[in-house]
Amino acid sequence: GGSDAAKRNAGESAADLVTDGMVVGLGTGSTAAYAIRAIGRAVDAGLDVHGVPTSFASRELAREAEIPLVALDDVETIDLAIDGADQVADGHLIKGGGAAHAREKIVDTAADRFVVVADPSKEAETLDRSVPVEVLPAARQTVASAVRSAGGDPTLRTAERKDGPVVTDNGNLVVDCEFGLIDTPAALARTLSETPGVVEHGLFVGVADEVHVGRDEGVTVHEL
Ligand code: DER
Repeated sequence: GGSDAAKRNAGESAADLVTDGMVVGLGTGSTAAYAIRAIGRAVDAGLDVHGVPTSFASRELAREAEIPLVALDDVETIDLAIDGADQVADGHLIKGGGAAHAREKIVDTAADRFVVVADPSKEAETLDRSVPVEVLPAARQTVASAVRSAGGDPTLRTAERKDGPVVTDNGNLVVDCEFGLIDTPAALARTLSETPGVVEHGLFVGVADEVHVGRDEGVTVHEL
């Protein structure tokens, strides 16, 4: 992954977009964490915002940062969402490294403006990382075989410090699917979405509005 300085610069650059009265989607991962901490400092200085967390982890971080929180099903609109990505290519994303992509996609897509925060290691010409797919536990074999039929290589995501698989905030499993170069992300996204048992996949096609790529010195903002 990228340097802490690059992640911090990206996160703080996106946090600067937050203004009084906003409802802000709070993304998951180490880069979005810098945005959350920066928003927390702004709240401490008097900024009036409400955060909508995208995971258990981002909710805990937002609580530590003392950002007032509101539940996703209690808001009508989300003005701005700030979230990380595992890979960015041609404005499309692969997300789900933190297994939070189901709720992230709801929040990021619902937001009037979705800003991605990343470091240069996330940028690519073409998406080619494995695609995380959240599946109903009972469907992991049927989904795996559908993924193989679509030319992918599925691997059940096992936990680091727990015997057995990663279990998501929603109680589901994650299958990481290697497809190699993904030349037509929209088509693959449709195939995965139409597969019974798939709760959500990590392809965010045409969702992001802006990407803030932090470097050790400075940030580059890409309007999409
Ligand atoms: O899980 C996710 O979707 C995260 O946003 C992930 O894609 C980025 O995490 P990072 O900022 O720690 O690399």
